[in-house]
Parts: sequence; structure tokens; C-alpha cells
Amino acid sequence: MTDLALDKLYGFYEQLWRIRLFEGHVQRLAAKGEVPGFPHLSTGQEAVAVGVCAHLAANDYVFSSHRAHGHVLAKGSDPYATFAEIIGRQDGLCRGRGGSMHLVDAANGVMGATGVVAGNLSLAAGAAWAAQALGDGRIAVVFFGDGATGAGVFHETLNLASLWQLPLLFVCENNGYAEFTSREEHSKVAKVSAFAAPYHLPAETIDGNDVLVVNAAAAAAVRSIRSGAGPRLLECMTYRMAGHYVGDAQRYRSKEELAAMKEKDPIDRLRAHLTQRGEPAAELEAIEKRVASEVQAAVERARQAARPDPATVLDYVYSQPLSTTAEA
Ligand SMILES: Cc1ncc(C[n+]2csc(CCOP(=O)(O)OP(=O)(O)O)c2C)c(N)n1
Ligand SMILES: [Mg+2]
Repeated sequence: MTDLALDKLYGFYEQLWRIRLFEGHVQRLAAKGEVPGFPHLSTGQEAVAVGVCAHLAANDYVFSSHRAHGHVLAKGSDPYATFAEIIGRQDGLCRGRGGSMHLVDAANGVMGATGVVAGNLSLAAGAAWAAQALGDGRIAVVFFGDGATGAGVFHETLNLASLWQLPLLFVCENNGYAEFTSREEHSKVAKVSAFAAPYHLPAETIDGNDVLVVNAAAAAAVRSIRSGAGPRLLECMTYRMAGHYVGDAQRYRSKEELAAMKEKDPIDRLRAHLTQRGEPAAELEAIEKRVASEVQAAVERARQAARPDPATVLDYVYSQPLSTTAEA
């Protein structure tokens, strides 16, 4: 049970659905060849993004990974501009130049997704260090997968963040796989939170498929970080119900495993909680319907939007176009 107000719970329900439906459209259009590159869906992991971002101000920093759509939407970026970016349109967050793995919305604190696994960790520490130096009250949050913890920079960043007591929240989405390799096959360390102890960095492992659990843990972690008590790590145990990327044949896991994990779907969990409280099904269906038409409208508008003019390909790359002829 939770003592959260009903409007908060409905708000979570709405956000979970927004991400789920948005990524459903990404999947559908990717299958039709309308999405450049390989989009990575967060289907099944939405509760982590929603529960954590509920505690962030617009100017707090979020650093995301290759599985970024949920983080960006939960941080409050416009679904239209986000979708337009994913399908390479001029109205996109990065004017259609970045795509799914390079979503940036700096005005909204989204400092960037990245295709470089673990590449975001040290950047987040830099932003947290800047916030500390400026004393502007901001914090930084970095989302990363369990696979990223095998990279040296993860350990370097834990060390410096703890040493310098940076206002930084590490959020590991432990979905049990790095691409097609299960955690058991690539590490002897079952719990990512265990890595934080030698660096004297407070960490906990929580149920990442329960938005109420994530919300409560993130509330406490963010409160502590804002009070100046230094960095924290949340390991959110979750599961990606979609493939590693759209088109993944998923030969590395069984149908039984997938079916068992679908029983823990974060949307079903929150719906069950609300129903148990006696909230009417009609209310929940109304939210689903409203979000579905809002997302559908954003997607259709993005599909109609113009692509960037090829003549502008070098815009926003250099402040001054480089001369192609050598100076005499
Ligand atoms: C530096 C680097 N090494 C390898 C890859 C290839 N790669 C892409 S995703 C991925 C697995 C990441 O696993 P995890 O961090 O658990 O995130 P998940 O995909 O499970 O969300 C790998 C190895 C990469 N993109 N960057
Ligand atoms: Mg993983």
C-alpha cells in the first residue's frame, strides 16, 4: 500500500502508458522501414524512468543510454519532437540529425542518450561536479544497464563521485542481459549494488517493475543527494519484454522465461494496485484512451513533418565551416 495521492498514481499510470504506446509505434514503424538505425525499446522497464524522473526538476540533468525513449519522455520532453527525432524530421529534438540513440533536449535537462555503453557515466559526473561548483542546487541522474558495469569507467566514476561527494544518482536498470548474454554468463557479481560498497557509496537493489517502489526509493535518494550527502546508487531489477533492438530474433531466451516475466509487467502491477484500492476501471480506460489518441496524433504529425534539407547537412556541426582549400 502507498500513501500517495490518487492524482499521483493516475499520473504514473498515464506516463507508463505514454511510453509503452509511444514505443509500440516505434516498433510498428521500424518494421515498415520508417525508422533509421536500430531502435532499442524499454518495454517492460518503464517504471524505472517514471519513478525516478518524478523527483527531478526541469533543470536537473539526465544522462541516458541507448535505451532512451522512456527516460526522455518521463523527463518531460515533447512526444512529438521526440518521435520526429527518432524518424529523422526537422522538427525533432536534434533537428532530425541524431535519431533514437542520440536524443538531446538540453532545455529540459536531457543531456543526451548515447550508443556508447557506459559512455554517459563520466559525463554525468562532470555535470554533477559543475552543479556542485556552481552551488545551483541541481543534481544529475545517469541511467545505465547492467552490462555497463563491466566497463572501467563505471568504477572510475563511482570512485570520483564518492570522493568528491557529487550530487549524482546512479540508476542501474538491471534487466539481466547485455545484448544476448545473460548476467550469469558475463559476471560473477550478481548484484550491481555490491560494486558500490568498496567506494563507500550508499546503494540498494529494488524491484524496478513496481513504480511505487521505484518512486519511494528515488524520493529518498534524491532527498539525500539534494541535502549534500553525496551520490547514491539504485539498482532496479527489471526485464525488457522486447528484444535487445527491434528485429532481434531473441534466440537466447525461452518463451517460458518471457511469459513468466510478462506476469510482472509494471503497467499491470499498477493497474492491479489501483483496482485493489477500488478505483473504477472506467477511469483507467479513460486514461488509456486519452494517452493513446495523444500519442497517435504526435506520431502521425511527425510522419507528415519535413525531413531536414540536405543542403543544411553541415549546419550545427562547426561554428565556422572549414575551408576545403589550403590557405596560400
Ligand atoms: C562501448 C560499447 N561496447 C559495446 C557496445 C555494443 N552494445 C550495445 S548495447 C550492449 C549491451 C548493453 O547492455 P546493458 O548495459 O545491460 O543495457 P541493456 O541493453 O540491457 O539495456 C552492447 C555490448 C556498445 N554500444 N558500446
Ligand atoms: Mg542489461
